[in-house]
Amino acid sequence: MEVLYFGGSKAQFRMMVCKKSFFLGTRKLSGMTLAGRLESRYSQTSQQVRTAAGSAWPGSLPRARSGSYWKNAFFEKFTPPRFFSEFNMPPSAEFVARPVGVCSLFKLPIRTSSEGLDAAFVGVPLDTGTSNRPGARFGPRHIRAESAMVRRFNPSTGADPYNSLMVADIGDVNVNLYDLKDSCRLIREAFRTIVVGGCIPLTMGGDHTITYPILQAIAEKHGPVGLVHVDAHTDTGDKALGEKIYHGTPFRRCVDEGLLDCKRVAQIGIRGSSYTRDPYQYCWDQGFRVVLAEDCWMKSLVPLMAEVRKQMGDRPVYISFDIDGIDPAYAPGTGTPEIAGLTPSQALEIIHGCQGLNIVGCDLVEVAPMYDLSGNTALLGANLLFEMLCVLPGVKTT
Ligand SMILES: [Mn+2]
Repeated sequence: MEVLYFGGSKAQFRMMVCKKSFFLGTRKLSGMTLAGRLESRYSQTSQQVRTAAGSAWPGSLPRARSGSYWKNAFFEKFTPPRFFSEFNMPPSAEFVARPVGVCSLFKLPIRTSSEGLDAAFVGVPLDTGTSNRPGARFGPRHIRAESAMVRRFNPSTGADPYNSLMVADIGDVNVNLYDLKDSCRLIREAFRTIVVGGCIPLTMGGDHTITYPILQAIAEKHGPVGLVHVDAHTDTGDKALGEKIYHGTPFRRCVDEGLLDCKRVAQIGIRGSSYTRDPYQYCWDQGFRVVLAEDCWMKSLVPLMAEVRKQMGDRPVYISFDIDGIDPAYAPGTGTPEIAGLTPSQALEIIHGCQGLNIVGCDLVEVAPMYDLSGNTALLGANLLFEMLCVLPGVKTT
């Protein structure tokens, strides 16, 4: 500073004095630093503000923005405290450019554990259980990238998730790409840790194999759960190529281990060719409700969901959403597509219809981004995860 003071021009000196009084003035005004005031205004931690800005705060931000900081500080001073939140709040694109920041789901802060969280987004980048096209290991990354378009509030349902729950992206479960059974162990152990303290996991797959070890962990805590399962396939096969674990068998394995409350299972969007005349017999025998896609065509699913809510009652429910439940015209980025599926608006009706249920976990699986260069499948997946967040217990609606 002294070097600049003596060696610099008068203009530089004036600038330094100005800068100093700028910061001193801010402190005097509020008793907090400028960054502190902004954190409060947008309910972000200082780390989050820096992450969101992608750089040190505030020196590297464009000068033109500094006026709006003062404006924000002014508005904050005269804004009633009820507008502030103590929760994690994704930054608004009004203030932080969408492509800025380390990529996380919905631009939420990234945490290394679920401690202190009501709900956590977690990725499971596994696709070694796929039977056809691989690629779902890249699902979490692409869903995160496309999720930058998803905002904070749900005007359709009135849900205000980030002012209701403490939410973060807790990264990915490490998987063993060379050993599917070991991956299942790693997933089970990771989800035990997530659910033990009461945090609700919202999982980005990964192929549908992952739901089996997730439900092992969930059922350890909650007992057998109800299941709202959206999929083109029932995923209740017994074996393929002699193997009992792959993405066609997770719900058979869950039944084997008593993880499901079978009278409270609804499978929606089921369709496609089969190897037998009665491909759904196993599901019916267990007491599952199987809703074929053709029974959903050209219909609102609001009445169906009223029945599903009745079926689920008030005991714990898990939502497992395979993106291939949606028609491949909307979601081509998946490994085992089937024609004539559900529409995105029907998907919204299904998830909205889960509001009020005792949801203890959700997943969105089978996004394989490389089969959809538009990114729309991942974008749809991101939006469906937001909708699931919006129906979790404790989310306020206005
Ligand atoms: Mn599936």
